[in-house]
Amino acid sequence: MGQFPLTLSRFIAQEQVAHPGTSGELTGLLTQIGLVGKLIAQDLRRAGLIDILGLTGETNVQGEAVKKLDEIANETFVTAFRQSGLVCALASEEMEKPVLLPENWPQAKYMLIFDPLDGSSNTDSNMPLGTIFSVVKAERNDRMPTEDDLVCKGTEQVAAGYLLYGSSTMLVYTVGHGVHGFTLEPGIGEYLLSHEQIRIPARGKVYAANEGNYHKWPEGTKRYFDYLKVKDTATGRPYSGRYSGCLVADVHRMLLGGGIYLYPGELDKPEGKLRLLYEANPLAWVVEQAGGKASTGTMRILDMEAKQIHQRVPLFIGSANDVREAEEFVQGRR
Ligand code: AFP
Repeated sequence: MGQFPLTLSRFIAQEQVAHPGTSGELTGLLTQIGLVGKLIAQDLRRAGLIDILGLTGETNVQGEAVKKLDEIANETFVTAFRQSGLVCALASEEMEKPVLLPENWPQAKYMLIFDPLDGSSNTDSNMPLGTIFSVVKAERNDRMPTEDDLVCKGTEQVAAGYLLYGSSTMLVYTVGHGVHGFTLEPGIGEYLLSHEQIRIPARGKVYAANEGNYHKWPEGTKRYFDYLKVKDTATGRPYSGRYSGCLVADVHRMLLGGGIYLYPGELDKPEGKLRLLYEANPLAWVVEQAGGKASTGTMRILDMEAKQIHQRVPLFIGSANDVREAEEFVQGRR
């Protein structure tokens, strides 16, 4: 037998020794996220058999039709974390207001912000899905956090990552010391280290975007897209287009192979579609920790001032050179 496999909990424990600032509470929290991921993955695997596909008939705070699986994934998170005693507040894409857990405070200092099921339009066609999470710390010791305390800048995150439900289930996270990926070994129900210290290539050959929106984009964004399709051997153009409709899956592809994912602002909707706190911020931190870049087109995502939980933001994320080039076009410097 080769090297003995390293489980998620063992790896986190080792990281804690290597970086003594990392708290034990955070270790428990990441392990619990892994458990929730297993429960969601199990539901997704059987989804076509147990009548949990399709819509609930409800509309969420974003005005989007809620899928049954969105609701199930959200409930799984809330139940698992309410009972865990590990966090004092939860906020998610599927809940207009955060769930505050005064019963867990002041022992639990952490707050969890998440998109329980990213790419949920993929559910009915057995395509990849994801979960995105961001962990922030309640700074005040003298009172229970409020909704406003959850609205933090990306630089304030203490842990972030995603679960990808694809041909295999993966958990990828950072606590600020690089990015590590674990693959769920279904036979033993454990996440095993499969991608240690992921580094994103400085330039890729792939772009991911919903090009159906091309005519809604500002001039600079359109010119960047046109540029990606022009042949040029030095920069490896034309790039290949790959878009799954699941941000996690598309960013994961970029993280491993390089390239750029874009959901730009539109002329009538300059704020774009994606959400800052539970989509852009966590993925931006992961990608930066792997050596990449994440931008609104005009500024670093992690420096964006957060004003509300469901705030939207344009997103250009991936290989550093690709994102830098996109910024030049968006800002009219090219
Ligand atoms: P949901 O999380 O609401 O399903 O949205 C998916 C998503 O935020 C992201 O995962 C996709 O990249 C993007 O939206 C797809 O949006 P379009 O359907 O407009 O391309």
